[in-house]
Amino acid sequence: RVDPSQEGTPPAPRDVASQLAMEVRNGLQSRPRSLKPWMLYDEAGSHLFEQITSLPEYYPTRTERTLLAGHADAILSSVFDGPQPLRIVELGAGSAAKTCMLLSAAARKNIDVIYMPLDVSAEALEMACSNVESAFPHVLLEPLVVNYVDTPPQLEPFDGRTLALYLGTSIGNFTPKESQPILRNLAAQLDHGDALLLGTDLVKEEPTLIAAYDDCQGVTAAFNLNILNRLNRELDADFDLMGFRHRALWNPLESRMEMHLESLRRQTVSVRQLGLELDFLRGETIHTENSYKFTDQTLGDLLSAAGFQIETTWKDPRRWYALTLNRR
Ligand code: AVI
Repeated sequence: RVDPSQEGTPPAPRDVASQLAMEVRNGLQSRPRSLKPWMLYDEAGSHLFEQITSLPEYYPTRTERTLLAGHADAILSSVFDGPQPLRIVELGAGSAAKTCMLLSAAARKNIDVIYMPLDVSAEALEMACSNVESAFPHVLLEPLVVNYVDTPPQLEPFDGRTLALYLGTSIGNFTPKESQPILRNLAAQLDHGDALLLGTDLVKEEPTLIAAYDDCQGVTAAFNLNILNRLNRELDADFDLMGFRHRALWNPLESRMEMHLESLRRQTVSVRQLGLELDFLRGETIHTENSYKFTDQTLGDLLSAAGFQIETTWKDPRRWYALTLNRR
């Protein structure tokens, strides 16, 4: 059931367009050149990302799903203390595929759940709601279209426990500095007894990381290059996708995977809508994404700086991925 009182309006297409224009103007004229990772997710990009999540080399989604399946009961038991319903708030809910494991566990325990998926994409939220609605007709849905980075969500006071979910190692796409306001806002919205379940990817051997971000079928390469298609379409640019190649690098100093697009030759690209003529040298790169990988220490530091304490950590046997239950 979708609560008809739900608020939140999709960002006006004009806002997305002007944000894109501003970021492209700044990012492509600075050195090193860069674009923001959110630009990777147009319709084609979101579809390619879905494909990435089931690639043999891309272990995070699969590993997190196994952890959730194995520990959903323990996670719920440590938050729910009844008799009031449990409110589950999910940042960047996407299709809510992994959340369904927690909802199944809640159904087994007869816990009444209010599920609030938050996402910038209205289409993703519709998909999340219809997936949840068909499998769990008793769950009350309160979807919210919001950019939780620019507009920190304000949760209504609630008589019961709240479990916030931030899964899929999405926090890793922000620098530690960028992620602080997101986590701090969550901490400020949660009461004692509430919790944040955070999914984070951990530092591991470089070849495993490189393979995950440079798969042999070339899906991640297509995902990265698609950002240029988006600029061609939305800003009337003339990037030649054959003139650039995908690069995935491990940056040990920053503890992050980086995606770049490298110019294969000297070339000039026009971004007509912005009146830009960009000269690329051969080998020059555009930095498109960071994906931070954590250690116990850096994860603990990130959370404590935002006002959280880790209560429980669940890791897979290879220690490649962590789910942490955090309290303020
Ligand atoms: C969405 N995000 C957590 C993914 C990641 O692993 O950083 C995005 C991604 N980029 C390349 N492959 C997957």
